[in-house]
Amino acid sequence: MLTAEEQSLIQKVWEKTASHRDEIGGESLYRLFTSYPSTKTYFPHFDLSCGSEQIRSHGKKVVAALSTAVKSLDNLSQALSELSSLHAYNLRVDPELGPGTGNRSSDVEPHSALQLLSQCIQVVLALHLGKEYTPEVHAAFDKFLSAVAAVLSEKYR
Ligand code: ZNH
Repeated sequence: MLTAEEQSLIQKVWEKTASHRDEIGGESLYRLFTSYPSTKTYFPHFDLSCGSEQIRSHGKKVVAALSTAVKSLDNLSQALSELSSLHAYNLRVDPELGPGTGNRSSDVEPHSALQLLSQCIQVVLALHLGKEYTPEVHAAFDKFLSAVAAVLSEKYR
């Protein structure tokens, strides 16, 4: 659970990203695919070159979902319920840890795709926010994105 202070910190910082939020989505995805190439297997139908139209538009969708989440910090599970079903049943994004535990882990990567994307989003936020990405903000976003990842994987079997 996020504390009241963490919640207001996240809301405040998210507000500051308003003007470049869409780029943050695309940049995070490009970073994910480049740093952790096995995650590309989820997007065989995408043009994954830097700045591609598909990365940009998917980035916007991911960021829009995060905006929804920021508005419902008390109730993430409900706010992201549909998205959770989609990821668990249709997309089968693997929440398991460790190589060999899931259907996509042929490359040896010690974290799930969800954790890796969370990590990439944090790096991109830090690049955009600079000094404003304080240790407190970092800690709050880490918790927030872990909570989102937990919801997106809670229906996965
Ligand atoms: Zn995801 C889709 C969000 C993670 C994979 N996604 C999606 C969408 C959204 C999202 C909003 C859209 C939906 C519709 O259309 O309806 N995701 C999200 C978020 C997150 C995520 C928020 C976290 C943070 N995903 C993820 C991961 C992965 C994924 C990690 C792997 C890698 N997704 C995906 C896919 C899809 C999606 C594959 C589909 C795409 C297309 O279009 O095809």
